[in-house]
Amino acid sequence: MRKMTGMEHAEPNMVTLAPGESGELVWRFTKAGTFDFACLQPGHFEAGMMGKVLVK
Ligand SMILES: [Cu+2]
Repeated sequence: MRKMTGMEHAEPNMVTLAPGESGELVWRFTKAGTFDFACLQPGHFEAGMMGKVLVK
């Protein structure tokens, strides 16, 4: 994704917001497991903007 610097992401599994803006994202999981998520803005992943979703 780093190759897409400056590109707006408009895919249904992600959302891009301006500072102060809010939005909603719905992820439907079909199996149990641990899934990673992260911010794709340049430098944000490296700064720790990531996490895990545990689905039981
Ligand atoms: Cu970010």
